[in-house]
Amino acid sequence: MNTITTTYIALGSNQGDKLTLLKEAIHEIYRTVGDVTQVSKVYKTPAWGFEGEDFLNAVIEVKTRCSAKITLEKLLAIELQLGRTRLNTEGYQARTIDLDILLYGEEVVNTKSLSIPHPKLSERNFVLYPLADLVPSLVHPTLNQSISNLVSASPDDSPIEAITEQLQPRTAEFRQVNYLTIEGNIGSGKTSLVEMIAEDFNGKLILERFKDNPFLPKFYEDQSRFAFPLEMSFLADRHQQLMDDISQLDLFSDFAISDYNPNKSLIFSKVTLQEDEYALYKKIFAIMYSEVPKPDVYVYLYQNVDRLLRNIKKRGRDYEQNISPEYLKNIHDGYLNFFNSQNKIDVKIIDISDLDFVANREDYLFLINKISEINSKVSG
Ligand code: PH2
Ligand code: MG
Ligand code: MG
Repeated sequence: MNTITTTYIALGSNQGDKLTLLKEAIHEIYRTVGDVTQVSKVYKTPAWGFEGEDFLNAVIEVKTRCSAKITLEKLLAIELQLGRTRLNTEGYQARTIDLDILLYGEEVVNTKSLSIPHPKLSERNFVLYPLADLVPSLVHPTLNQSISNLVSASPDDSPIEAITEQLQPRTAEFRQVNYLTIEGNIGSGKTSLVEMIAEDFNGKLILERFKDNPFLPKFYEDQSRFAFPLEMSFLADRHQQLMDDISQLDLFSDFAISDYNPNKSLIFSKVTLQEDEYALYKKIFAIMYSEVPKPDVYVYLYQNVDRLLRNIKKRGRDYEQNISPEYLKNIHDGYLNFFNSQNKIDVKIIDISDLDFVANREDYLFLINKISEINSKVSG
């Protein structure tokens, strides 16, 4: 999963309904690049370097998981979408919208298609003033001067004035509950999703910790002989982990989010154990987990078997590489049977077969919106 970088993007328009174009650009950046956490005032500025209508200029702060290169690609796509045309002539032209990366974290990039920090940043009032609205004391990564110093030292003597109309920040919304669990089959992406949500909305993470289970290799050699001790040892490990993690939380005030629920032990053992063994296992499970808090919202991510296999291959954990499609299908059916047999648990199944929430922010926003709509359990 990519980490979040703070980037500053300059917006400019000198053609068409300029203010509306700035607003639309912000909305598209929010949808495809990241949260727009700060917006500057809007400035009216004369066209700099060419003859043309006055510009409206602004700068926004964006928190993105896209790389600098992908961010640039997304900005170019938005420019096109908002009616920007580029002529094959030299010099500047009037434009409906221009979106330039000024800064991308501390990164310094100098390729043919991309220069960061923006090479003309310190020469132009129409970027310096709005940038100083947001981060006056931020230090420019290569000039080693604060933005407010750069404003004072600006060589640009063109006039610049703020207009009264304002832009609005735009950030993802998520309805937090005390305890959210997101489950899914092996390779469904549940852990990535849980990590992204925890990072964006300040949740306390409860992740399943893997540790070498000494029975696992034996189990693969002699399934009927070693299934029971294998499942017992998973049961003991998960119980210990969950007790540790949960005891550190205040489930009445914290927002906690986990990528597993202890029921997982029951679901897997129903697939691997003999009937009489499973009956015994269930009894022990019921005793151990009677006191464990239940999630208020419980989500199951459905992903088709082909994609699961591809994801498993991609993440390349040795011991997972021989997992068969049949096994994944059995586990999925196991989850569904379990959910159907329990009237106390209200699970929301979300089909993510056509989504890629790691690569596409739109898919991620769709998902957190879906999860936010789920009613919390009133009791149980
Ligand atoms: N952008 C340019 C060239 N000139 N002048 C103003 N006032 N505002 C701009 O955003 C601008 C410009 C090249 O991108
Ligand atoms: Mg520009
Ligand atoms: Mg540009």
